[in-house]
Amino acid sequence: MSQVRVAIVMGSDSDLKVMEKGAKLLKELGVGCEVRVISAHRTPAEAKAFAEGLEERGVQVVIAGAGGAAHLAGVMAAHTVRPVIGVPVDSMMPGGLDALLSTVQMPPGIPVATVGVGGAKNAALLAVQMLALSDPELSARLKAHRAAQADEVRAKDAKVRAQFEG
Ligand code: RP5
Repeated sequence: MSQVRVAIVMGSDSDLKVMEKGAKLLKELGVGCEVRVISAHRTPAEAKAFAEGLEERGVQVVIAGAGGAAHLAGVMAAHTVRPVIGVPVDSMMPGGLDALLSTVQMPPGIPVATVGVGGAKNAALLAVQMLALSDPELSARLKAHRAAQADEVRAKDAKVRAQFEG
C-alpha cells in the first residue's frame, strides 16, 4: 500500500456517497489516502486523537466532510497544523446551507479551506495541488488531468454544436 498522504474523514457513513468521489479522484491521481468515519460530536476523543496523530504518521492534508452542524473540519483544524479542507455535506437543511456556514465560518487563527457544498472532487484536487508544490511528478499528472478535462469539454461542445447546426 502506498504512503497515506491525504486523510479523508467524514462525520457519518451517510456522507460517503459524497466523500467517495474525492477518494476515487485521489486514487486516479496516484495519491495514497485513507478514509475514516470520525464524528466531532459522537466520537470527540477519536477526532482529537486522529488529528493530533496526523503529523507523526506523515499525513499531509486532511479533507473533512460533514453535514448539519458540521464541526468536523474545524475540530480537525483545531488539533493539527496540517492544512484542512472542509466539505459541507447536504444532509439536513436542503441545499446544505447549515453545513456550509458551520464549515466556512471559522474564527481567525484556525483556518479551514472550505469548498462548495458536496465539493469532494474539488477538495481532492486542492489537496493534490498542495502536494504537487513539492512533487513534480504529481504536478505533471495534475496537468494531464486538466488537459483531459478540457478535451471532455471540447467533445461536448462539438456534440452540442452538431445538434444545432443548420
Ligand atoms: C453529521 O450528521 C454527519 O456528518 C451527517 O452528515 C449527519 C447525519 O448523520 P447520520 O445521522 O446519518 O449518522 O454529523
